[in-house]
Order: sequence, then C-alpha cells, then structure tokens
Amino acid sequence: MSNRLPVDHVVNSDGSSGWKSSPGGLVTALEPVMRAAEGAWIGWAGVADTEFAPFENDGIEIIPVPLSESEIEQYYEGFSNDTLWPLYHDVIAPPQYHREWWEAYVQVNRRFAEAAARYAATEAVVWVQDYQLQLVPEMLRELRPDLVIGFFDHIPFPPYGIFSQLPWRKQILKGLLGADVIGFQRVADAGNFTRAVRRLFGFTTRGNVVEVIGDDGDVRHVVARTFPISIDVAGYEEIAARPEVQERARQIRHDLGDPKVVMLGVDRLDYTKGIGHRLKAFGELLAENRLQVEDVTLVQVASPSRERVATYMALRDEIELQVGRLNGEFSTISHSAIAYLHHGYPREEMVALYLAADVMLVTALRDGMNLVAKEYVACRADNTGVMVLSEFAGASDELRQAIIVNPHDIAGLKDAIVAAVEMPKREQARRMRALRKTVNGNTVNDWSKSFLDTLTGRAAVPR
Ligand code: GDG
Repeated sequence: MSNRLPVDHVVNSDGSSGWKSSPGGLVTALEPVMRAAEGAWIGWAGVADTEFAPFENDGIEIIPVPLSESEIEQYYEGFSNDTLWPLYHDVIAPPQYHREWWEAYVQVNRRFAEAAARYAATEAVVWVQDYQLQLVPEMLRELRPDLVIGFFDHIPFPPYGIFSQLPWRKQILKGLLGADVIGFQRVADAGNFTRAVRRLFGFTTRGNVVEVIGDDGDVRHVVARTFPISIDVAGYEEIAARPEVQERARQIRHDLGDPKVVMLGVDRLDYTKGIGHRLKAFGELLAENRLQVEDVTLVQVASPSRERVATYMALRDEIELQVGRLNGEFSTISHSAIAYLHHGYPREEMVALYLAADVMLVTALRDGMNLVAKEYVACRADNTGVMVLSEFAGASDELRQAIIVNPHDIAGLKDAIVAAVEMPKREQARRMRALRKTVNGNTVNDWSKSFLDTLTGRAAVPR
C-alpha cells in the first residue's frame, strides 16, 4: 500500500483515457516481488473524485482508492505535506496544524485500511509505505488480526523535542505500533521512534524490539529498526553503458561550452534539499574568484513538486530570484554560471547528466536517504567523479567516501566544493571505487528482501 499507485490514470487530448505506469525506484523494486506473490497494490490513482474498479496490470492486481478534491487538499497537500513533512524534516519550514486536516488524514487512512481488509487473503502480508499512511497499521490490525503488517518510513523520524509538537503524536505512534515491523532509513530514526514510544507510553524497548502492552494487558513485540533503501543498481548501470546515453553526456558538456568542470544538483524543488545553501556557496566562490565561470558550470535540475502548497510556491520564487541574480552577475555571453532547469526528465536524460557531471552536489538540510546520491555513484563505472554529500542525508551513513559536509556551514561547504573541483584523478578513483562497492552491496532488491524476510520471520532480528 502506498499513497500513489504504480500506475497513473491519464486522460489523452482526444478524450480517451488509460493507465500509464510510473516507474519509480519503489515500483521497480516491488514489482517482481508482487508478481511472484500474486500481490495487489492499493493506492490512489492521482485524479480527484473518480472511482475505479480493481484491475490487473502486468501481473499485479491494482486496487484504486478514491480521494475527493477536498481530501487531496486536506489529507495530502495539508496534513501530509504541510504538517508531517516539515515536522519530520527538523521544522526547516514551519508545520501547519489544522484540526480539519487531521480529520481528513484519519478518514483517508481508514479508507486505505478498509480496502486492504477487504482484499487481503487470510494471513496475508501487507506492507504499508510512508508517512501519508501512518494510521493504517493499527486500523488494519483491528479489522484483520490475522494479517502480518509491515510499515516503512521513507522520511526521517524526528527527535522527540520536535515530534512532541504534534497535537496528535500519541495517535500517530499508536497507528504505527499496529505493525509487526517498522522500518526506518537510519539508525538515528529508529532511535528517535523508540525514544518517543518510551516517553509517551512508557513501553519497554530491548534493542530493536518494543514491548507493546494492549488495553487488555496482552503484550505484542514490534520490531523497529533500520532498513536503508537503495536503487536498482543494475538498471542504472545498464542505461549508463548505452552508447547513445554516453554520446548525450558529451553533447551536454559541449552545449554548456565544454567547461573544465561540470557540477550537478538534482532535486525535487523542496526546501529540505538545501538548494539555496548550495547556490549561496557557489555564488560566493565566483565572487571571490576562487572559481571562474569559464571553468565551472553548475547544472541544477529542480523538478516541479507540490506546486499547490504555499511554502513550495514561495521557495520557487526565492530560488529563481537567487539563480537570476547570480547569472546576471557572473554569466558571460558564452558561459552561464548556472543552468537552471525547472523540469522533469526521462531517466535516460538524468543518467546522461550524471555521466556529464564531474562533481555531484547533494546538500540536503534533512533527507531520509537521498537516492540521487546512490544513482550518481551507480552511473560512474569509470571511477571518476566526486560527490559532496550532506551529513543530514541518510545516504551519508553508508557513503562515507564522499566529501561529507554540513550545508549550514557555508565556509565549509565552499572549501568542500573547491576540494571536489581540484581532486586529483587518483583520489577520485580511490573514493569512487569504495562508494561503488557500498552501493553494489545494498541494492533495492536487498532492501525489500531484508524487510520482507524480517516481517515474515525468515530472518533473525538483530538486537
Ligand atoms: C523520498 C525521501 C528517500 C528527480 N527529478 C527527476 C527524477 N528524479 C528522481 C531521482 C530519484 C528520485 O526522483 C528522488 O528521490 P530522492 O531520494 O532523492 O528524494 P525524494 O523524492 O524526496 O524521496 C528520500 C526516498 O523517498 C526513497 O525512500 O531517499 O529521502 O525524501 O530517483 O532520480 N527522475 C526523473 N526525472 C526527473 O526530472 N526521471
């Protein structure tokens, strides 16, 4: 179960309509698992006020859950993306608390739980994905105590001092504790969660296991631990090896004026990604002449995201003002300081950009994992390229051979960027080999397998 289905309902210009698959990392990882298990995927089809009957798509049963226009505003854009998202990302933006948003969140979570209760076979395994559906595990357990229920949180779980702001903090924890296994990106996230459970309910935790005491005094054991997500490494390697993609990468460099160094940022346009900090550091380096616009170009892909949420509209204005000022000040007729792209691209084009980039900048202020960091590494088969990686992205727990930065420390970030630009090829290769080994050692298939094995009791629970 996830907020969105792996397929979108689309209406064509001639009025006909159909289903288009949306191949994200999660879909790639879970599709083969679902097919082998004769699984069903429960989620929203991406359009308002429309009911669809369940259907089969490519060997997977699709069960659409309808959302009304006001539920999209209150449950999705409101509570999910304007309350939980900023709260769980260290209150970088102020979370909005509205009781009617909470009520819509409860109502939609109940609808998802009821759909699963209706369609799941006896003793089936149900895997609930992400922060939009945190109440589903408990609701589903009440409806169907026979089911095995897992939950994976793709975003950070905040420290108690921040989480405790939430007026509905107890309900959220109780919702999650309905699961048998709760997965997090980082060890720190699992720790924040178990601390919150101890503080608010006084439950005992032993290592990764929480002893949940029910109203009738019975004890259930819930596993809460880290399962760091990854990417389809072989898929990225295959695209990166295609001659036409490599040719496209050369073309991109040429079109940029063949600078000595291409730096790249790829993010949804989101305030958690630290795009502004990155631009500030780059602008100061140009102003101080530590970098020259003839030598270094920054390509920033900022893919459109949550465009109806006010904080995101304000962020777009802020970033585009900053880009405009820096380009106005430092670009020449033949060389732009920043190539700013507010677009979404096909995956092949993203891979061509990864291949074209000498330096990858991942400067998130808070990020569950950050898959872009792993994708860059997976594409660099020739062991060249340098990554500057924020310690506040989950990926920094694994990708230790990147240049690790605190993006709030602009002086440190500037030094890291210069070090990346100047890094000798030998050191690039030494670090990239180690990074590639790490990424290869934990692919998205390893992630889903280890979660599902833990959930179904096929793996021992490490304490
Ligand atoms: C959440 C958590 C966690 C981006 N622009 C385009 C495009 N992308 C792709 C990237 C990457 C994905 O979108 C973004 O994933 P991230 O992990 O970087 O960030 P979130 O979207 O915030 O994801 C995050 C993740 O869930 C998984 O658990 O890592 O921390 O916030 O795959 O390549 N893809 C294409 N065109 C674009 O323009 N094709």
